[in-house]
Amino acid sequence: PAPRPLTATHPLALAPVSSPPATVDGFVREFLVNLNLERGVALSSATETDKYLALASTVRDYLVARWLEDQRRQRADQSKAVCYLSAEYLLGRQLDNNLLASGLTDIATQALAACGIDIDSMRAHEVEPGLGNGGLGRLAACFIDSLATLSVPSIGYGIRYEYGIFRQVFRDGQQIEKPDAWLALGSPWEFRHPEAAQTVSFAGHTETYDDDGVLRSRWVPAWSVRAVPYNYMVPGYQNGRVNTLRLWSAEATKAFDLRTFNSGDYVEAVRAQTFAENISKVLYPEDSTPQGKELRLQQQYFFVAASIADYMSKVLPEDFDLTKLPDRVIFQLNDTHPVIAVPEMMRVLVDERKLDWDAAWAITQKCFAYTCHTLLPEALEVWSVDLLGRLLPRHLEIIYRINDEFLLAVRERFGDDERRLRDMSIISENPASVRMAYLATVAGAKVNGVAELHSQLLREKVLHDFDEMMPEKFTNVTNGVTPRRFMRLANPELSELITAALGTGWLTDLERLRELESYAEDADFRAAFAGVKAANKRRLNEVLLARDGFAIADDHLLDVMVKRLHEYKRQMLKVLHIVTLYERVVSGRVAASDLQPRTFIFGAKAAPGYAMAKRVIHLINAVGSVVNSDPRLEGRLKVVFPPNYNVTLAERVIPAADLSEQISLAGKEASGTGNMKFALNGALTIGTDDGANVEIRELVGDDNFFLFGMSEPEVEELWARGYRPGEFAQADDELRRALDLISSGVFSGGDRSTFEPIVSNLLYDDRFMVLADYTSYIAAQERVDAAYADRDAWTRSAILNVARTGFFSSDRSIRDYIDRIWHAQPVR
Ligand code: GL2
Repeated sequence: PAPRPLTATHPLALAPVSSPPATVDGFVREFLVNLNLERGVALSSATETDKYLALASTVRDYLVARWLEDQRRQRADQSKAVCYLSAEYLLGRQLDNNLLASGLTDIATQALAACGIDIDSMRAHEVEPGLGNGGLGRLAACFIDSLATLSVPSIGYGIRYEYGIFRQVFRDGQQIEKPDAWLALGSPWEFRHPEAAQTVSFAGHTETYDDDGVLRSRWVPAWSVRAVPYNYMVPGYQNGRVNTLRLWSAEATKAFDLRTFNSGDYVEAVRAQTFAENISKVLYPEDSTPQGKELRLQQQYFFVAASIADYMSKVLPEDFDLTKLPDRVIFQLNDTHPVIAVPEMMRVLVDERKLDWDAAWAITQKCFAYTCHTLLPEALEVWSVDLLGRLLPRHLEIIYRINDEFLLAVRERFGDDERRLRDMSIISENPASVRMAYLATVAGAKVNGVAELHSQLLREKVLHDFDEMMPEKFTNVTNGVTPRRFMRLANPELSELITAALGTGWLTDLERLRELESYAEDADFRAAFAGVKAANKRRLNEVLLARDGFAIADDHLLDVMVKRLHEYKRQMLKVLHIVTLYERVVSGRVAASDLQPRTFIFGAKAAPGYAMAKRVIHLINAVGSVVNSDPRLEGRLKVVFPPNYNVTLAERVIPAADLSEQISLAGKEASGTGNMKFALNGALTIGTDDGANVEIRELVGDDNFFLFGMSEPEVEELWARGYRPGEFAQADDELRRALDLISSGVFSGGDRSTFEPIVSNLLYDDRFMVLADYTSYIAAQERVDAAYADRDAWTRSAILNVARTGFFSSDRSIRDYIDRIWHAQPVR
């Protein structure tokens, strides 16, 4: 018979192909088909890369039918969607997560074994996409996992950086940055869609014109690039939902000038292409402090303009009544990086869709919400009016008008209070610049901080005037982490132990961990829990041996500080503790045999331009090499600093840790999320009353948390009194000895100048009050040693940490966003 023409009503066009059979045989077949058809190789000649890529394609094949169904449903559905706008997504490896989400782990393991392949070697083969700097980017990744798991209609939008966060190597103990070529082997999890590209324009000028008797403005840009979307599947945890993460890549509108090429000028012929591609070339390796780089503003505008255009033209139905937009979508601004979306939305509504200004502003104000992730004043992003006006002239006009109207409202409310008007203006003077956090606060329906203390300080300090004027805008959503990746995948043995005790279901209802409280009193359970910790230390050793050639002793207390290197996080306090222990022994005041054996693990990248942070990295390595090789310590202290800390390493380090170091100066760490991951994996925290530590301590109880240091009000009070760090060094003999030892050159081959800048910075400046908290920190560490001496009691505390921190699931964070900010509904 003649073939039936494939029309839009053909069954295959309406409903996508069904998934391959979820059996071992089905998986084997699909895997071999992919190996043959996609890689063009037979199993017998396939390389590890071939096998990994075919495996990834196979997992994709199982997810894709549901994904297409979800996309269709989201288009047809009237319910409100969340568009999460984030310049960073620190995803971590995908294979294991996607196997878990689709419930295929066992089938895939057996299927690969049947093909003679160890699935662990496939896991190890994946290069993680490091498209984020630290906590903020990892939070975005946890949130899209929870959005999918909770069946919330949503799209994540971001940038597909060709190079993610740099790869860190150490040379002579110093950080060297290498490019992160994560795409080198291809990226099997993405779908490129050139046909869905958007054009994003820059620069040029604005003009007014007569539009049928109405005077309108328009933007005449000077140049444009193509934004090409790459779609990633974001599967919910075993719920049949698959959301989308859409990352934009920049390409030239005209890639190649043949005439120039033929004339022999090969560089010039591809100049436009190079220029355009630079926009999504590399992630800025800054954490917390913005870098005033033109390229960074280009990146920000590039991805939000493409995302808004995509949403308005591809997701929204064609004839949609725009006044209803706030019922359909909320754009969540992950920090200030995407805030240029606000004037972009106004431009689209006013210039392109021809709404009048007031109507457009009413819509915009309901369609955006802003999350602030910092308290450091220097981290609040500003753009010079000069740069913004050159790159985005129409947007600057729009920002000026938003500001004018806002300041009128301030005047109406508070009168001619010049101080207030100056301090609240979106535009600051000298040099004239745009305060992006203020723009977001004025435009957003809601503004949230990321932990209770942070939200409170935002209202009292950073955005105080705004809080006085519009208190109803402010709210808190304490951060969370996904238990799928950071418990189930990272700590399979603990997960099994919990499941054996509580049954299934806790992974999507993490408050159920509370039921473990009674098990803390059960000696058998404690023994099993301690066994899991020991096994996790061995698992960590496997990785450390393979990647760095060293291992840790399993009878040591494992004391871990992993996070970006930043002065406010105070890695120096940790260094001073180690140097103090060392000094006690080498000076003969303490016998090595009296030390609690400890291994200190550091993991930290420093921003490449942050000289002090890099010096601290150098010092940690230097202290490590002296301490580790000094026979007088009898092997009781070890300092290890595996380079290139990333999500993959975090997944091994965190489950093995006994002690979690969360020691920032109170009032500086907005939340922290590592702190939550450690507690959920049964590490005890030594920490200040900062960020989410406050909530962790409230939940786990003072007996199961080592609190030290000044509180935020005490920090303020000391500043007000006048902080002189030298006085603290004078007052504490051991602190002085530790500083002297660093100054003496013992850690720098006798060269006294190497670490002198660190010591003098502490003695004469010490912005983050390391010296002021030293004495209290050392005392808290002594409480740690005493507590660890009673191993069974320690394990009991560790179990209580797990039992009481279910609150920190990112599922709970997402529910809070839904209730307090988005008012979107899960669609099941
Ligand atoms: C951060 C904060 O410093 C950190 O405390 C917080 O947990 C995360 C997520 O909210 O956001 N802000 C920031 O710029 N980075 C962070 O990690 N990079």
